[in-house]
Amino acid sequence: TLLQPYSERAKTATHPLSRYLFRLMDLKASNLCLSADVTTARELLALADKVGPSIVVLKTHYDLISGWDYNPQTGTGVKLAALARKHGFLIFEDRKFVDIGKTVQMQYTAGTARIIEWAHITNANIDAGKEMVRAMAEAAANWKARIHYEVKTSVSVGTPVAGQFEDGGEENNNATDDDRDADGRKGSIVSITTVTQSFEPADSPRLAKTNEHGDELVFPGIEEPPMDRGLLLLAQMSSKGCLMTKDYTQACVEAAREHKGFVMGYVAQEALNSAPDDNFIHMTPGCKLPPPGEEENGHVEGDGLGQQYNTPAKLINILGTDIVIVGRGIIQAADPPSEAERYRRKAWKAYLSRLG
Ligand code: UP6
Repeated sequence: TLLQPYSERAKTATHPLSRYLFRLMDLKASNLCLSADVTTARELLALADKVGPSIVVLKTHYDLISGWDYNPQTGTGVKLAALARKHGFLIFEDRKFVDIGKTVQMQYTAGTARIIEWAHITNANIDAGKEMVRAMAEAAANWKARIHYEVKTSVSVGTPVAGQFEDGGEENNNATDDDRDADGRKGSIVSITTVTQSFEPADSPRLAKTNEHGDELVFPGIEEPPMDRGLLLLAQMSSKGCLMTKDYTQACVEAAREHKGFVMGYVAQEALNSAPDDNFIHMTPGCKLPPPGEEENGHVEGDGLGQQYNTPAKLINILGTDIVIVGRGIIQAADPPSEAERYRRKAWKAYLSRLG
């Protein structure tokens, strides 16, 4: 797949979100992900709005943002999701989940941040074993079922609960699988195969077509992303002395192949597609350009805390990854949006020269 254009890979990728992402990359001529490691929610939203046109993925660490608003209707996640639709990018919460299956399911879907609600993509370190991937895939399938479907509470318990939908859905219906009938019994999801429509209220901020100033909120040229959630496996790290072995990386490759419907690809330092039908996407952090005017030789000085950097040209053209993840290289520039454009151009050029 290394020598195939993203537009071709869009047709053969298994995961709906990967197909969408490859098309978005082609449309925006961008294989750049911004790692938005700023300290406040206000800065995060401002940065996403300014840099949005240059990127295809915005990577977050919600837990390093102060003032993150957890409100599921109006909070930071919802606002980010609106910016993602406006500019055409996917949100990747770099949570690096690692725990037993049950715990990661709960961390992924519930708690304060409800990551699954606003992040199209998240990632996992599979040191705990690959069962965890199955647990997360199950949580994602249930989530999709819940927001998309028929929650037929009456099937099991008789008495309809307020807001239930039996016939394909009424507007403003916000039944959830936590709804209970008069006897306190929970409803259950009975079908995950008959997608009819999204049951998100039509006035949900996440689905608004314009903002309060009347600005268009839907990126032109491509439809909205599918309601699927995707996982990246943390197969290799950029940091000095990383303890992930070749065997661990190989286990990630096996887990990815076993869960193609949920695993989109890897966070890795090199291309890991080796079987003929592997079409996983690779996102690579530890990316920086030398300051403008300075010569490029592939490597850039680390940060003194273990982070190591390569240039987009080396990562994309030589090591064969697909999307470069850049944090401080862009954020700490005098003008982040124009620096993001510089990275976008360099990374896209590296991709074009890989195609030859
Ligand atoms: N990150 C790495 N290396 C990895 C995995 N993840 O740096 O192997 C993440 C960091 C940070 C970003 O958590 O959010 O990518 C890199 O930021 P930087 O460009 O400012 O170094």
